[in-house]
Amino acid sequence: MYFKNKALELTESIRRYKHLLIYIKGSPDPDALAAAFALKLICENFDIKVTIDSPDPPSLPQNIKLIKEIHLPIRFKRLDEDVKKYDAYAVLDHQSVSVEGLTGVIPCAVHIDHHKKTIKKIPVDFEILMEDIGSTSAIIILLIKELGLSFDEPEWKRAATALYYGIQTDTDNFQQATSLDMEALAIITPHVDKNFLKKINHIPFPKEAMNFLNLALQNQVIYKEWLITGIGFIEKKYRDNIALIGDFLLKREDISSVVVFSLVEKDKGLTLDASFRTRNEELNLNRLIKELSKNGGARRYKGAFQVNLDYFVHAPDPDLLWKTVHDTTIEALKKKIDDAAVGGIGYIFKLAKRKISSLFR
Ligand SMILES: [Mn+2]
Repeated sequence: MYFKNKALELTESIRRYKHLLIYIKGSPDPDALAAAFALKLICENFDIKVTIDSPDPPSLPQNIKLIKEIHLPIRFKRLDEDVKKYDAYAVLDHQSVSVEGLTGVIPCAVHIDHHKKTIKKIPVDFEILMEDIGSTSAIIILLIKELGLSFDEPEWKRAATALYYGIQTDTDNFQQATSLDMEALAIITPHVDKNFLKKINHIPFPKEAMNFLNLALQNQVIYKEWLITGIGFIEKKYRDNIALIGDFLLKREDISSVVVFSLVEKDKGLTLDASFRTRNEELNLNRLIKELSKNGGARRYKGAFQVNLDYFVHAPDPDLLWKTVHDTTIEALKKKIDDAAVGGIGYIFKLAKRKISSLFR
């Protein structure tokens, strides 16, 4: 019933507009890309024009392959100067709809996400914010089912393939898929391009990632079941490797959480990027990250934050800058880990959980 009602609400909301901009915030990962493409197909069914923009280019080889071979219609560019040519914008697969240059200029029509909810201040026409589902792609599929739309088979095949891969990557190869993700998969599986999925799932670990992994192992600090490691300066196009290394390091058996961080260089800018991975179900990772940086957040088992350091781009001694960033990050993390352990961050979460479970005893 929830998705039936939401599907009707979605059509009402989007039909108020003629041209919608879907803006991909953060790294264009398969879940965000697939969800954007599927929403475009939905809109086009109602004769609504859609443009999809991502300010960041894809970084992992499999994501580049996905975009290229499925012909995903995404423009990798900064925001147009004249955004008023769009009637409204949409944000998918991101906690916040706030976009400089869009928010307050044109209305936000759609917000669909599966990360932890944040306190929102920006009005949105239509939103689905679910924390108990593994991917935004699955939410879109369940909406499409309720809408009863029938797309052309070649287009639907492209969308289904991208959505499948979106669910796969966001649920760690379906290991963290919920029953709703499974329900969505069952809908699209008959339509996916199996050959393409076979190819994309056999792309080896990129060679740059091997170098970064080597650095990560050399620089690792183990602290109370946490593995923290900084890999120094990296070019923006290799940024997604930070998360990839995090996934890999979490396989170690004596640790439960991993943080990989790096100084990411782009054009004339500099950002501290940190990626979090955990197996600890009781850890409130979202809160831990939010206390470190406003510009970050988490869903179950995964999270990230960024800190803008553009001001330091001309630092005369890059090594010294890295050392300062490195030592500060390690100290800040240790402090938050201590807080979580002695009843700070993680504690309230644990207590609430205990209360809930005691009701059933
Ligand atoms: Mn996602």
